[in-house]
Amino acid sequence: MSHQKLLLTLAVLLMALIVTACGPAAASTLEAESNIPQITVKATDYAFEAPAKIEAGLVSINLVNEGQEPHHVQFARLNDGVTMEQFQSALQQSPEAAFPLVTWAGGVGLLGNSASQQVTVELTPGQYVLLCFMTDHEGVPHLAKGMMAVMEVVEGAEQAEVPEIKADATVNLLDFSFTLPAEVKAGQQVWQIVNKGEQIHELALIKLAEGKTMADVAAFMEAPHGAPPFEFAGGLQAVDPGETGWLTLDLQPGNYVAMCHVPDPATGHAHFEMGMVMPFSVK
Ligand SMILES: [Cu+2]
Repeated sequence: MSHQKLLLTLAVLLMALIVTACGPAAASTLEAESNIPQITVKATDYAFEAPAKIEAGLVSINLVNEGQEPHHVQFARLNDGVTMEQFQSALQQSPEAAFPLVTWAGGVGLLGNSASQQVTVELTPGQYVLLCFMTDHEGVPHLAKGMMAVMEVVEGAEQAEVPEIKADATVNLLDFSFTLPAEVKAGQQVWQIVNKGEQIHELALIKLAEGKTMADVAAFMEAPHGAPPFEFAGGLQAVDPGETGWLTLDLQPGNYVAMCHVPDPATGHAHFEMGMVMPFSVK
């Protein structure tokens, strides 16, 4: 085979690989089945890059973490009449102080460096704030370091028909527990997540490192040092009672834990301390 012919063959092979990797098989179930608009939110240390204006309705949010630190993106809609200044000054007191000022509209849970994940939610028109509540090693929330962006959601053209989302499993968020599928198989899947509680809840996922247990996670959260005994696996950020979000997952076999970090307004205790922590395995 001539040198040129070899190069050509290699190029064709490479193209075939790229097409396979990016083809319909790799597309999310949601993308393949419907025409839901997609947006990308890029997280870096410590900023968000996101569209300034989008149309209301169902939207698939892709979070891409290009930072070194773990990040999430929480969408919060300012309640009518609430200004950004009022929200920011309430946040400076505590996240709980800001609760009554906004509607929690979901988002993509914590992801490690270079990871990405998709969540689909329905956004109503209004002013939204994108936030990262993750703290740095000194306990400073990323939102105080610049991870706060604004997005305007405007009335869109009337949708001919609301796209129907086919979910592989339903997960309920309750006060204070989860219902998870009895069996979770590895691979690409969509979870429909419904907040059936009376409080705000999230579904945060972590994947335990080989040989690590919940006790290791608890010990690490109590006094973090060394390499974490888990990796962040995303999830659905906080949603208001009655709200639904769809999470597109590509799960690897292993042991996972579902958690909710939202604080109880009355006590300040995180929901995971009140029962919202549930291990499950992926086969
Ligand atoms: Cu909760």
